[in-house]
Amino acid sequence: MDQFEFTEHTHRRYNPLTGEWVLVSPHRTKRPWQGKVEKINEGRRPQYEKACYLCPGNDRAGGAKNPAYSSVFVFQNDFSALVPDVPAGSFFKGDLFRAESEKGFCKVICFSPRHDLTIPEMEVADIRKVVDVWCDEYQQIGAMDYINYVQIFENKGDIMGCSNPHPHGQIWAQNSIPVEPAKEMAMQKAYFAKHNRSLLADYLADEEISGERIVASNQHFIALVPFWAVWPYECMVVSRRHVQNICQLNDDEKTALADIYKKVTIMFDNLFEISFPYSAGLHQAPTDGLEHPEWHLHMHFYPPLLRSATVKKFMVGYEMLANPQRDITPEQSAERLRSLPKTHYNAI
Ligand code: H2U
Ligand code: ZN
Repeated sequence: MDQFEFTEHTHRRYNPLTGEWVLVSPHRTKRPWQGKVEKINEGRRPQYEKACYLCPGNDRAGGAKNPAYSSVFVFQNDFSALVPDVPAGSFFKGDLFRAESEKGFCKVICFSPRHDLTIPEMEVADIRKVVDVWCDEYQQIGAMDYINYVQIFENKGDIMGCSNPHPHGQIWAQNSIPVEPAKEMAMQKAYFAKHNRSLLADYLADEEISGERIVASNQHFIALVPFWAVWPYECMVVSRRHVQNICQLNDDEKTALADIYKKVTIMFDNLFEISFPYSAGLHQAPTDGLEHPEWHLHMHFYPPLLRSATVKKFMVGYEMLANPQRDITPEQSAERLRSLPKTHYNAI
């Protein structure tokens, strides 16, 4: 038998942030890149769209009207999944039936008044305004006594369920700590208790030595394809300094977060020269009033596309029933992303 090689042999990789595993089958596509792919001519969108419910001055579907906003604009989601006025209550029957009422609320953040822009096409100074709004919202919402967790995220592209191309993100805030951050919290807590150091700080230190999975960086953040990435071009942005939430970032660091958000999404768009779909979001400490020295601020990017504008990775059969699986290795994905032009294809 040959010696075990990541690039040749099927293996499992461990995700220390969640405790889960991913199956990597590199032999299925030894070459990650299969030549030029078809281009989809998306056309340019207008700067203002009369029918858009997020454009300034327009009516929303819920009956409200947007102000003539000129920067970032936040509003209460008209169709919120989480609402504040839910009576406290629970349902228990033996060990097998459990339910609890859940309170919270949802907001929508328009990143820009411009209907035609996306994050990779916005100026860093304007993305910085989005970061500032994230920070204000996290602080204000987090201070509410019944809110223990604030999830800030962006769905981009209709295959990610995004209902409108106008650049926007969402905030869902709630009483309980949801499943994904709860998993990461448990793992970070256990690591911190054992080593008295941040799990992600130690991970970054190792990644910086090899550099093979790093795709972009600046003075305060590193973007990489995690060793345990599930999605073909999954990325994670981690702060170099161990902070628990975005409000602890200083001025330079907030601008650096805006900068790396742009850098990562430019690489994504340049990959297939399309507006690249993804779901992305921040993971930061719960707002439950407790100290969370274990938490290390980071941002996940989960893009579903695999080989072209139309070939998507599906999480089906084996993934649904066993565990996630990928073909190209995270190192191959990182190399591909790194090799892309640093300027958005629309700006060339
Ligand atoms: P996505 O396209 O990322 O799913 O988000 C759009 C959100 O905007 C969605 O949650 C809300 C939807 O409920 N929305 C309003 O609050 N008002 C509207 O007029 C339309 C959409
Ligand atoms: Zn619009």
